[in-house]
Formats: sequence, structure tokens, C-alpha cells
Amino acid sequence: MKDMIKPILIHPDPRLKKLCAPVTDLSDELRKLADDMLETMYDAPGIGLAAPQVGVLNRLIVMDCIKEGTPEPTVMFNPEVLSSSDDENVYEEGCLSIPEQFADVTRPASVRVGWIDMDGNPREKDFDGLWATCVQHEIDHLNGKLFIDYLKPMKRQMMTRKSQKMKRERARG
Ligand code: K1U
Ligand code: ZN
Repeated sequence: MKDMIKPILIHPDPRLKKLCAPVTDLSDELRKLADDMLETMYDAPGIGLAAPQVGVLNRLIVMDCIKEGTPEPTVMFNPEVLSSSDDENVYEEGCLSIPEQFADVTRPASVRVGWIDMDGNPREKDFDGLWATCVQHEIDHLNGKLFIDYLKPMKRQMMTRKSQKMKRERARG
């Protein structure tokens, strides 16, 4: 079946605050969801997307942080950070669920991540640069955490209000 672009939930939404359940059965339905999420991410456009952002509360993320050249669509079921570097990196992050707003977030500069791939095989890999930032941002989504949760309360509240306004405007059409 053809890949479908899914609507992306906008913050605030209770589904973006939930702890997502591990994937226990890698079904064709979940593989189709992963393909639809990649299509949705490229269309947005974005460099990552987590299942709760399309309203599915399972531990699934997709990413492609290649800016130029051959795309690297990456699908991870049950991703987990196995180890993190002591050195940190600051990146001005955005989120497709908090449109048009950006803020600096400090995270470990490199991480080792384990996950299950589309064929059901366990994988492990070290990530650095934008990939490291993105994979941590996406895994946070699976734990109900948004990048604004790293900010001071005043700034978080301001960004939440802006997002709420944008959500209302989009709903009105
Ligand atoms: O999870 C998401 O909401 C996707 C988000 C991922 C992300 C961005 C920046 C740092 C960490 C994680 C995005 O993709 S926001 C859009 C974006 O960053 C982008 C869009 C087009 C070209 C390049 C970047
Ligand atoms: Zn996000």
C-alpha cells in the first residue's frame, strides 16, 4: 500500500506527555507505520519523528540527518541509550510538534544506542554530531519529554502559549 502522510500532533497534547510502550511484536502494521512516519518526516520537512507525534504510543522513531547527498532513512524500534559521553554539545533544537520555535539544548555530544531494526535484528551504533542530538530528542519523545522541558519555566511557558495559539489557528483553518 502507498505510504501516507500522517497529521503531526501539536503541543500541548496529552499524548505527547505519555510513556510509550515497548514494541513486542514487529508486525507488518508497525513496519507500515514506520514507512508512513518517514514519508511524514520528509514531507514536514524534519530530520526525525517519534510515534507519539502521530498519536501512536509505541517505542518507534525514524530519522534522517543527512542534509545533502544520499538519504539515510533510519528506523528504530525500542531504541535505548546504552552509554553517553561526558562531553556535551549545545544545539538549537526545533520540534515538529512545537512549530517555528527553537531553543538551545545541552546534551551529551555522543551516545551509543541499541535498537531493533525493520528486519527484527538487534543493532548497536555510536552517534555523534546532529545524529546524536536528534536520536536523544526522539527517545525523549518516547518518554513523554519535549525539548522545552530542558528550558527555564518562563521560557517553556512562553513557547507553550505560542504553540497553543498556533494549534488553535491551524484548527480554525
Ligand atoms: O522530533 C521532531 O520533532 C523532529 C525534529 C528533530 C530535531 C530537530 C533539531 C534537533 C533535534 C531534533 C525536527 O526535525 S525539527 C525540523 C528541523 O530541525 C529541520 C527541518 C528541515 C531541515 C533541517 C532541519
Ligand atoms: Zn520533537
